[in-house]
Amino acid sequence: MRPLIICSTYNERENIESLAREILENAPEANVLVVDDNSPDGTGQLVRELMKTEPRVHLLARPGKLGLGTAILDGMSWGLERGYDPICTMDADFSHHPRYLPAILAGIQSYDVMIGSRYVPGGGTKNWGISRQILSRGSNLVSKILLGFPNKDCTGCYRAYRADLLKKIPRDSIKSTGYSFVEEVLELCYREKATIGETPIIFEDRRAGQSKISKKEIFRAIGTLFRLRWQRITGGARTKA
Ligand SMILES: Nc1nc2c(ncn2[C@@H]2O[C@H](COP(=O)(O)OP(=O)(O)OP(=O)(O)O)[C@@H](O)[C@H]2O)c(=O)[nH]1
Ligand SMILES: [Mg+2]
Repeated sequence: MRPLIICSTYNERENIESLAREILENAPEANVLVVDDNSPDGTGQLVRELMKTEPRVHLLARPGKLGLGTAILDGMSWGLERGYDPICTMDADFSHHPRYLPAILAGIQSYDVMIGSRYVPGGGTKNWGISRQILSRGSNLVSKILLGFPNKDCTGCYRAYRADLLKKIPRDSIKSTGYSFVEEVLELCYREKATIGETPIIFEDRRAGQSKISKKEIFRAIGTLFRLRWQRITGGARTKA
């Protein structure tokens, strides 16, 4: 195994250094790729400093805020070109704690996709208000009804993917640039008949900094689910029009 852990960042200066260190403590065999969108708070510069003393940390610097989905896609291509396997993704705000990486990396030996899951026994969320719980459970339910995914957590980004699966799926057909990328990539894996495993995580509120998710993104994500369902029915749109 030569795991790559992709952390997409936009203004995560307060989190990124301690996060990278904790990732490497929990998964010493891994490398970390930070995909930063020219964060105004200097996240990228801080990563450059860290790289001087930690060769397992890398930076993919993009010119501006281009969205979480395209950040992950660019990170995946970066990792595949360099022979990393598996490719993992996680948020860079400690909502996805590195303590779960050993279980995720162990699981990917048996599955094509391994998900850090809030909705299997032992998993959960901490300090979430009722509206956030309803929103998250609701979008998972809609994913299940429309797309029939076999796993319980379809909307979280804490995942590992086998490199050969990522090479096989048509990543350039993905239209979501933002958060709904998470469901769209899962749909491509599902269509490829990938096996999907889950291991419990407790999702905690971000440790520092501000959320970047907007209401628009949430509605866009629900729209994406309907688009994917439509593509299933019509059997099409595997490649960009
Ligand atoms: N490179 C890049 N990263 C992004 C972008 N938008 C969000 N991110 C990162 O994606 C991860 C998830 O974003 P968050 O703002 O934490 O969204 P969230 O987890 O749904 O919301 P909170 O629970 O409030 O934190 C974080 O590590 C962000 O820094 C983007 O446009 N580009
Ligand atoms: Mg977050």
